[in-house]
Amino acid sequence: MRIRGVPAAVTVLLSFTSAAPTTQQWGWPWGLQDPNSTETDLLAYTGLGNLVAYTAENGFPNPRSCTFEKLRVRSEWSTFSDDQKQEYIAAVQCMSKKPSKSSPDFAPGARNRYDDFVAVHINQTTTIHGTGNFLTWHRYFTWAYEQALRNECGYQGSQPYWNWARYSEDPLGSSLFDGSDYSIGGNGKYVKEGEVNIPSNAAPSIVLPPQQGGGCVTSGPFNWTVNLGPVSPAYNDTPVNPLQSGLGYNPRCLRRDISQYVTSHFLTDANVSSLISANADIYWFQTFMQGDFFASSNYLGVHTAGHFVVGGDPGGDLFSSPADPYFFLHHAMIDRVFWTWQNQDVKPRTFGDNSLSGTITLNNVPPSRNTTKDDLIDLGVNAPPIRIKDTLSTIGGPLCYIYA
Ligand SMILES: [Cu+2]
Repeated sequence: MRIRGVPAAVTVLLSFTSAAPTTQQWGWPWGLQDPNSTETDLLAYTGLGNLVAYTAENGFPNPRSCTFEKLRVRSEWSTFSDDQKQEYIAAVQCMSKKPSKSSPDFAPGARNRYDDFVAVHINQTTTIHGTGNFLTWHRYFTWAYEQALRNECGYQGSQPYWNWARYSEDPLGSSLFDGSDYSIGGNGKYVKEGEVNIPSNAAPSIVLPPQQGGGCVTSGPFNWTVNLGPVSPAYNDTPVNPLQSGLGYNPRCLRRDISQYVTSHFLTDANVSSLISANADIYWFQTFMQGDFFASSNYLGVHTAGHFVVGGDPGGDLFSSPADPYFFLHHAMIDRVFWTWQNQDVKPRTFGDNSLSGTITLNNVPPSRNTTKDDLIDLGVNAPPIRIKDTLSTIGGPLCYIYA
């Protein structure tokens, strides 16, 4: 296999101090020989090489809270053993059985710890999408969820991701959705539904044809109830939430319509790798990642596309989408793409002037001030508030992880 873009300096980087482990200690260049690697994976691997080199030269950004010894590695779902899969699934189920910490004034419909995460996402939806904090907010949100799985539900592993680029021809063929005890459940039962219009039925710009699902998920380990939302559902027959905020109690089944149409049109390896390679500026990277469905380009970015891989309810609702456990595997992949992009040029894209762009309102409507690195990300009961600048590096502490 031809290996592109491997920094020559990294391959000869063998001398080290305790602050600067060798490439061999990091395990790099893992995966470069894997014949199943996608172009997207190769960018991740070479990016990791750049991060190793950067760390060897500069040390860890905040060695009191993140060092090489504390690093966690997030892996793709298919690389988990059956035991690891079951351990992850059990921790997610545990979250749905622990009592909610949310105040009933804030989220009267929240019934469990899992709902606390859904509630905060619903509540902040219009200030965390199409905004400067989009990437870091969802990075911290996924990290806080991983922490809760570990600290409150005994999970020993790391948050897995689902690499859409590997399954763009056959998402139902992925072990994530095979409906076995080692999956997050399969497709929904077939229900006749119409086309899904994005961004909304009122203003359709991209039309997604219905697939073979659409109804309740009945296979796999999750006997799952969605309690919150929807606010902006993809289907007209979704039960309406008693509160306009979407935070009232609205128990219903989890529905999916797993879409090969979406993966094969918007989530191919070429789609994902070119997003990373062809957009050197953070503004264009995050804009193309989120898609351009308000203009005439009809381009569903990998973020929106990744949600409509499952679609259904809550997956087809921007607000309550975290109520499908798929959300966190999708957003770990979004974060991996962001991390990979950052690592193509570590310093300016992580610590410098190419690390943050955008304003504090959705697609800058209404027009608002720029997001700053001192702005807070506040996840309520789910995690301590944090400044954006402290989430820009995944090894900057408290964040302390890399991706395989
Ligand atoms: Cu979101």
